Amino acid sequence: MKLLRRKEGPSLDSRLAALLEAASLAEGRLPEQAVSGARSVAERAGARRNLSVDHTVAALAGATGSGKSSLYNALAGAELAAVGVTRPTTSTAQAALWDGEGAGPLLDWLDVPQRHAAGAGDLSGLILLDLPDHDSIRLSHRLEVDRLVELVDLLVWVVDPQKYADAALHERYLRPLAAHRDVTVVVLNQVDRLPAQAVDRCLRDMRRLLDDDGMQGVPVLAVSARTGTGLPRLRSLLQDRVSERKSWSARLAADVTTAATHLTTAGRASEGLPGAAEKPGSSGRGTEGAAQLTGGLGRALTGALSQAAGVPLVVEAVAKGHRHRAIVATGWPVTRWLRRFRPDPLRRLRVDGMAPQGAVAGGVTGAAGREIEGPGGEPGSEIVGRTSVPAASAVQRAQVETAIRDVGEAAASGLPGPWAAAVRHAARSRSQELADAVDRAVARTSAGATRRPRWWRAVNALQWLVFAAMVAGALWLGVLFAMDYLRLPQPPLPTAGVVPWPTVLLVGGALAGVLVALLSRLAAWAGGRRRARRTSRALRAAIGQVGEDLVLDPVEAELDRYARFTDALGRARAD
Ligand SMILES: Nc1nc2c(ncn2[C@@H]2O[C@H](COP(=O)(O)OP(=O)(O)OP(=O)(O)O)[C@@H](O)[C@H]2O)c(=O)[nH]1
Ligand SMILES: [Mg+2]
Repeated sequence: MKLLRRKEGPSLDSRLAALLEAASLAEGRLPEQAVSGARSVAERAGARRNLSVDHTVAALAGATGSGKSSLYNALAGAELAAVGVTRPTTSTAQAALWDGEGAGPLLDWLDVPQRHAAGAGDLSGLILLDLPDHDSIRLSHRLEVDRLVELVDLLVWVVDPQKYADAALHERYLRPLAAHRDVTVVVLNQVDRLPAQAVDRCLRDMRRLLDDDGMQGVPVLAVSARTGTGLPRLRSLLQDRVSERKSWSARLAADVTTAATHLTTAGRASEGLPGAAEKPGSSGRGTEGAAQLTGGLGRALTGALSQAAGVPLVVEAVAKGHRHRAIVATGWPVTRWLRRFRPDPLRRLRVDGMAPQGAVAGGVTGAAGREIEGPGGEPGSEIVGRTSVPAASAVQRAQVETAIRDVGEAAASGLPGPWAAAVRHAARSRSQELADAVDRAVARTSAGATRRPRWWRAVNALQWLVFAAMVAGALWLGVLFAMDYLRLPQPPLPTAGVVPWPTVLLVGGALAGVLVALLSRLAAWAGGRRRARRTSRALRAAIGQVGEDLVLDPVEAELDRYARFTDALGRARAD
């Protein structure tokens, strides 16, 4: 048995599991109706398989007066159902049971309380339902038919020579149930009312209509409930189906196919995107799109975010701030204090991790174009602090939005409508968080930019040494000057070559101090540039990561969801 199943394709179980998986993945993306339809198929399957699979439930369905009750009686061999002249006659379904032992729970599930024993014998295991008319003027009849048509294992459509082409039957039932070919039988009743050649014509016509409905290969039997013509064939057909015990699973398999088709068409339907309908079941975006996401578009996004976050400003401030602090630390002591009156350009932007009270984050805003408040929102937000980089301009915000939209569009290209919309939405889904995240990335990344190189300290010590020599020289000369003024004898004056030492100390100290300051300035200028370059790289990497976390990753997740959806649908449809 198992071997046979494997040959037939994936088991019902795995197809049902795949259908449920596809339904969960489609949740919130596709119309609720298609999703819940798939779920109810799975529920129904779970219920049916736990009930008697030794019984086959066949329903006689059709228009009023087609002879369902007459046929039901004829097959049961007893007048179980009322056959009337006033239309419609049957108002609730009733069941005839051949060897009905153990079928109680199944009939309870079907909610058919009226049951008759039809005996045993050739049709053992059959539960035959006589349904009300599907095209009834009474709503309750139609509801009862629709309810049971969804549940039974085998559908026997009873038509008569007058009404076999009725649109109600073909459009409302046969066409939508085309996947249920294997569990459908059509009976042309009342053939005793037709001349022999008309029967053939009728059958041919019916067959053609069924082909148009997508019901190729469905058995069409000509019978007469009144005279018994064709009944043995119908009986033996039912007997075969009952003894195979496969109708219940074939019906559920057809339900899975239909639900999967609904999910597929629901996935393609709305929005009417050009191309959406041209690629049924395609796994969507090719690798080209993926490369675009991680390549050009990702870079464009990082660029737009960087501009909006004021990266060029920060980078410039890093260079200038570095030079500023270098001069304060290594400049000529005589003039360096003047520097202290100028603000540190980097500190002014508050990118050094020292957020001032009430600082408001600038940077990009979300899709709504709203500025995001500074510290205080989430716990821990004060740890890194916010920058005082000026808020993004409208143009910069628009550029960020464009970059996000481009990412969404590129990722969505080639996807069917609703899924393309979901991908575009995913690209925007976290854009409200961008401003905050980018600002933090800037604050975090720039925090190291105020580190003081070790050589500053050495140069500072040297500066003070040289300054001390200059002061010593000045004092010495001052003393000499005072002694000369007071006409005191001059002490011996040591000289370096011809120049006296106090002069060497004063002039040499001043010159050396200025020279060291100039050389340090040169080094600080180069160092500032280097630091700016490093910061720029680090900022881009950090902001790129933010773009990846808040834009690209959600998009990838949605694409992955779509890929898993099509894969699950493929597995659900495989019949
Ligand atoms: N000539 C002829 N008349 C039939 C045949 N089958 C049923 N009839 C008649 O058609 C009429 C309707 O039969 P029913 O069996 O009540 O039809 P139904 O499909 O159950 O109708 P509803 O219960 O109203 O849906 C009755 O008068 C039957 O006697 C048949 O094979 N030949
Ligand atoms: Mg009836």
